[in-house]
Amino acid sequence: MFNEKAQMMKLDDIRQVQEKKITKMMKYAYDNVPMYKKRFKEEGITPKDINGLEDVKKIPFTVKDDLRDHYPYGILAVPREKVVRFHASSGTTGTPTVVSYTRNDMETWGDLMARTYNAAGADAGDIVQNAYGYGLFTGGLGFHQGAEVLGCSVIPTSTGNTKKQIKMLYDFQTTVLACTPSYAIYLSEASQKFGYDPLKDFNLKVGMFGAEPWSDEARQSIQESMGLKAQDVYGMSELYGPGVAVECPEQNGLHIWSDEFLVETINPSTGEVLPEGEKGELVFTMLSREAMPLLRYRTKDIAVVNYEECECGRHHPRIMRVEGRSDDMLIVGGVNVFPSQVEAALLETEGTAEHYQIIVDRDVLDKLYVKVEIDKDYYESDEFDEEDLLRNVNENLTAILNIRAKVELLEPNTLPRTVGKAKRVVDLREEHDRMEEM
Ligand code: DLL
Repeated sequence: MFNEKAQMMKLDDIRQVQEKKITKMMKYAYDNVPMYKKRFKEEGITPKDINGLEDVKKIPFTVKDDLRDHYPYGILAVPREKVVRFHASSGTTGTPTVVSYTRNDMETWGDLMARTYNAAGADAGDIVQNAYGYGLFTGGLGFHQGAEVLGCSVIPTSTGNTKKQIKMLYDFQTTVLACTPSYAIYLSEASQKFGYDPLKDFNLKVGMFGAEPWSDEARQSIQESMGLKAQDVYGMSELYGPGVAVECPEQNGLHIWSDEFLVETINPSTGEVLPEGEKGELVFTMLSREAMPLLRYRTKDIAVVNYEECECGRHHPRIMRVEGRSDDMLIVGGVNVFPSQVEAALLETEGTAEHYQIIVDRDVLDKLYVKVEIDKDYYESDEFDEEDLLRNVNENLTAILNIRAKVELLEPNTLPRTVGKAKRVVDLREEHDRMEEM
């Protein structure tokens, strides 16, 4: 097992490491990041007031805008010359969020990523095809480095060129596929189109899928069509990138590498810290980031954290699947809905494919508007009955999510496919605003 000591730490040991690192980190951030010194002073505290985990809640939150305000070099705690790498996330609002890494940070991230592969079921000697985008996005280089640290043979295909991607899955007999879950679905569909049977022709063992929310139903479908174990990987550029949390083969929550990341769950509206086990926004403190310390960083991701020991023997607390971002949450007829829940309800319905879009058209939604593709095999079979399918989709959405919906069924292969993160929600309000301005 790679870095067994860290992977298998007992909860008490994790807490001890956290206590030790948090005290050190507070002083480091205070001494080296003017923004944090100012914040501490505003709150009337100094690092001496933080004497352990209990005191963490005294520290103010850090938010994405804090990073944007420090464009281009980000919140640097070291001279720029010590930075060996920058990454950035484009975001939707213009100014990119830049993150930076020292040589030590790269080492920590490499170790976290190697653990991540290993805990998911990959090992030294595996053939890793890395179809995450290489570049400013942390997915490509993060998965690349981790595979090298673990001792795998990496094929850096990056995104796109689906035909070549599939040929390499076959020619190299790739054992580990790393990409977004939506691209995995596309790859499976396209493999069949190009005449391959993934179950017979490929040699896949594990899929390292993340960077976007996906449902258990989508997991089942990928596992069945590609013949691999589809593992969920969570991370974000601000927190190094991928490698914050990963599923073990139990597939029952994503272990947060808690010797490096301290997690809290808060009420997103009030900022109040919630008791263990309650659903809320995840907030992370990085325990040893050198270039860019982040204290109590608000992710906007909504999830439940489970602190019980896992069947696999790991004690690192588990994120019980990220439902989505508070930004993406829709309120339909007063009910809170995440796109991933809509996905789950759609895939529960036999006859629909994994490709769907949610159309948003007004501030207050009284109905959900969903476009979903019909499953190709069902569409071509004698049993195909459009009215019946429509009724079933509607019934499932109402039964599972308790919302009313307007559903449009689309022929197979009509919605755009993406090589990276899928765009599930199409917001027509922005378009209307533009039209009105004209
Ligand atoms: O998506 C880093 C990453 C790359 C993670 C590859 C996993 C695999 P960002 O582009 O900064 O970084 O986006 C981070 O994506 O706050 C979540 O909202 C979402 N996200 C990431 N992983 C998951 C996941 C990378 N497994 C944002 N489930 C995060 C649900 C996820 N959402």
